[in-house]
Amino acid sequence: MNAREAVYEMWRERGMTTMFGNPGSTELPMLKEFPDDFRYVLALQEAVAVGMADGFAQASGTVGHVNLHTAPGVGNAMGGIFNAQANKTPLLVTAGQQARSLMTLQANLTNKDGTRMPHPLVKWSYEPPRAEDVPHAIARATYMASLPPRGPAFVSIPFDDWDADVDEADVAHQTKRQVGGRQGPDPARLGELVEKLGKAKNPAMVAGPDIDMCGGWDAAVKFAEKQKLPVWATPAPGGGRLGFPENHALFRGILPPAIGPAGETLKEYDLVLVVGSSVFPYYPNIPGPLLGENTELIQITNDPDEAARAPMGDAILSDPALALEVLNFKVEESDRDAPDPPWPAGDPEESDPISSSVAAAVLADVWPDDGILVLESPSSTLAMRSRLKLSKPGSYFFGAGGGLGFGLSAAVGVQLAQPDRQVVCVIGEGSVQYAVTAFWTAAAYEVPLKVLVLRNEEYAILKWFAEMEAVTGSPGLDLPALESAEVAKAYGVPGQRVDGRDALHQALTDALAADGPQLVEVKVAPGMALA
Ligand SMILES: Cc1ncc(C[n+]2csc(CCOP(=O)(O)OP(=O)(O)O)c2C)c(N)n1
Repeated sequence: MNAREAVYEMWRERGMTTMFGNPGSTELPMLKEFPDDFRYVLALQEAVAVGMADGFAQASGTVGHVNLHTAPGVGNAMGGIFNAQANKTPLLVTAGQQARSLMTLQANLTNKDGTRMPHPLVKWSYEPPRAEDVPHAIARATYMASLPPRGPAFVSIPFDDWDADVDEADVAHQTKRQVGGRQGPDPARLGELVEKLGKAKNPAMVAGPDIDMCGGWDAAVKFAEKQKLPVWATPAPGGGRLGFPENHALFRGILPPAIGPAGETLKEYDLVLVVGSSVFPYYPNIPGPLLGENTELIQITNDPDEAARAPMGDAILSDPALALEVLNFKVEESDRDAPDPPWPAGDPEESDPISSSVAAAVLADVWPDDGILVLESPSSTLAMRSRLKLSKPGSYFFGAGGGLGFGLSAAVGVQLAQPDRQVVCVIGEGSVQYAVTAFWTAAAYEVPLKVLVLRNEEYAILKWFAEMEAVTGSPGLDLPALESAEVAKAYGVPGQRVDGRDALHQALTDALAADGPQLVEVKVAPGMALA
């Protein structure tokens, strides 16, 4: 058995039969005699390959795999790897390396310091000392990626390793190993929490993205209902997934992302339980008290770093879904009064061109029952969330790292992972450009993704930040004449540009009914859409 046969067998065993990548000469030996039961998804640039693998991994629940072209490929991919670590995406990142015999003389394409290059964005980075160690190194990276906190792990593989003989019996051990990562809570700490909940007069929950990643939606809903907790979503910039149905009567909204306003929002509660989130993904810098004087905060997270770096409150380490399940077993139905349901959002104001809030309302009108939103439209994140009120698990993916380029590429990966659900990517016309070649992959692989481009002809959110930061006279904030529909067409994705509410409604209805990928570009008013 050679290293290639061993590694493909391991991937097959783990259901990792989809590989994203952009190949070069150093990766071709890995792809030799590519097995029929595997799928290679070609991306035309490495950051896009990583984004696709990220979306695929998150939406499929398997470890994603992306293969990169030695040093320049890793370099191009870094923004995507940054997003993957912020998303806590289980991702195996492999890269080619020059032949072992040519590394010391530094032949062309040698990655001089292959293992250092992806730091500090990966959990583990390795170049096996011997060709025979390639299968074990890849197995180890795969476990590292999948153990909490999940994230990217990297292996650099010299060109000539793939044909090397490996010990079949040794490899068989790795192929069969199951390495699980779910840890339950310390019963004593959870007991203290149950006691505090029993005494609290006005507690609340903040639901984070890891509830969704860990399969904890039902447990979160049951717990909030039993305890009559108002529920906030973790601040939007770090909320890569949704931990609670946003149409639920207990749902209050998205916690403001800056320190001062977040502390102010939470000060009415005496106990705040933060589940499956960092405390908090703060941004931008608006100082203020972290928490009200009479508020106690307790975080449940499976990420020791998240627990350690929180600026206030206690932390209990546990898989969030397991902790919620145990809590549901331990807590009684609370006799606190249920909080009043929130005010329904009114209709957005009509204007010409329409606002992004109107675009969001139109999208909500035609939203497919099982729809998945992949969102990268910075100035209308809040409007999209508040109008769509997504209410099913696994229905929302957002780049928690904030690096643009995640949205369009991840949407392709999510749709490949979830062929029976309808994926809609809502994206600003500026954001499209960071992953524009994803259109080609969507067309080439007939990925039936729908893309709604909001064309406001500016970097709206940066103008908003400029105002907040009292920065006047900044260049580079206007984006005239980016023809997204034309660009998509050139890559093979049918697209049309529309204006106005009715035309948008019709275009989205048609796009959703069509078989393949489709793009709708709509002109929207400049500025932020906050609701
Ligand atoms: C890789 C990367 N480069 C730059 C930025 C900074 N940035 C944040 S939002 C934004 C504007 C995006 O424009 P668009 O998609 O049109 O959204 P709008 O703000 O108009 O809603 C930019 C450039 C970033 N977040 N990531």
